[in-house]
Amino acid sequence: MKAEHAARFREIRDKVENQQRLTLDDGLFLYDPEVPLQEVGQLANLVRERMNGNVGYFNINTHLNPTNVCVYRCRFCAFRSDLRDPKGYLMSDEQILARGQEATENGCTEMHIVGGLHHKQPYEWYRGIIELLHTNYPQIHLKAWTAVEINWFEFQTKKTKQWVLQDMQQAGLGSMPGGGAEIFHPEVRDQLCEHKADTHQWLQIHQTAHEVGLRTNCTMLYGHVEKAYHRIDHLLRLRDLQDKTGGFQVFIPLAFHPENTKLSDLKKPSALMDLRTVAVSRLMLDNVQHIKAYWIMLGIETAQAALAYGADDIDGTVRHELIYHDAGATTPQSLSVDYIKHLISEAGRDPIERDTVYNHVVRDQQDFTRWSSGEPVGASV
Ligand code: V47
Repeated sequence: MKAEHAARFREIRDKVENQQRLTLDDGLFLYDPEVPLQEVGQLANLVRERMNGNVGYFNINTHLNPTNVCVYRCRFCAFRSDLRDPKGYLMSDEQILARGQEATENGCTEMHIVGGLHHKQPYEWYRGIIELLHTNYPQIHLKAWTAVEINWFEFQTKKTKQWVLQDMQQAGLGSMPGGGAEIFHPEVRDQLCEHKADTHQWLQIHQTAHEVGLRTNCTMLYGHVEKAYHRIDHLLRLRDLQDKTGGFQVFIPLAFHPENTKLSDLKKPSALMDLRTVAVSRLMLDNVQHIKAYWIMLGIETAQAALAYGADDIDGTVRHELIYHDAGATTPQSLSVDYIKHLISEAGRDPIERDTVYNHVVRDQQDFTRWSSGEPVGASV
């Protein structure tokens, strides 16, 4: 490292060691390619260890995307379909119930449900999916609908965010995933998805969700047209809301996959960029307990390495993932529990199965598919 960089890095190291908050300029410096990734990673690893100990979390989960038909045309999305495109699909109640049955038989604790905003399906159809699954499979936690979908439901019902969220809670919604955040800064957001819920709406919906007692996740889609400034700005907006509500449980940096999208001329971010983004996120988001290295999107090798760059969670065994696989992800559709545990152990962490809201999962010794939620996992924020 050049002498002036080394001095500046020492300042940041001192701040991190003394648990002081990093600034926008600190974040920009950490993204400077002249600052060695290993140094940034080591610092993030220190914070990970302080916040989460020597643990790597995972869960047993499945995805459900009830339709890919969507009124929006986000430029980064390979999953969506037009209404009349042969690629378009809409799942029936029978198909949805079959997914609940399959999830139960495989010991899944969580179903991650998101999809397109179908031109013709009313709010009641979306609500009905939650009710149907919750009534028939009450033990499965339903982590469903991004803020973009909640915003669409507001538009459909002409009701408030609070009403929609509470109505979904009554139907069986357990928490919300972090999708739809993309990049908050309007210089970028307007290029990617100018029509869908804007930054203000996204943040307001998560704030309201926290106020009605729902835990939520948060994400950032990086590696397309944005610059380091936009990424740090995004992290700071999340950090500000977290200061107010404390309702975010995990941050998931999402690497852009260009295949089959309107941005297919771009290259996907390198593993080095992925690791740096995990590390910088861990350092900037000092008030979010967990950082997830989503193996589906990072690839198994990078996700495993990310456990030494600030991440403490690797997501789940996963089934039926479409959003990344439609965009060219070459990762498998699913990992076995034994393999996920092996990946975490090999990275030097103790594998711990968690539920969606970060309680320990206690499995029946005789029948793996039977389980209950135990104590919250260790917390120090
Ligand atoms: O909002 C869409 C992103 C998100 C592409 O909360 C793409 O636990 C890369 O939010 N290349 C959906 N990214 C996925 C998501 C998520 C995933 C795993 C766990 C959780 C959680 C949330 O995926 C979208 C968008 O930001 N996305 N298309 C693409 N071509």
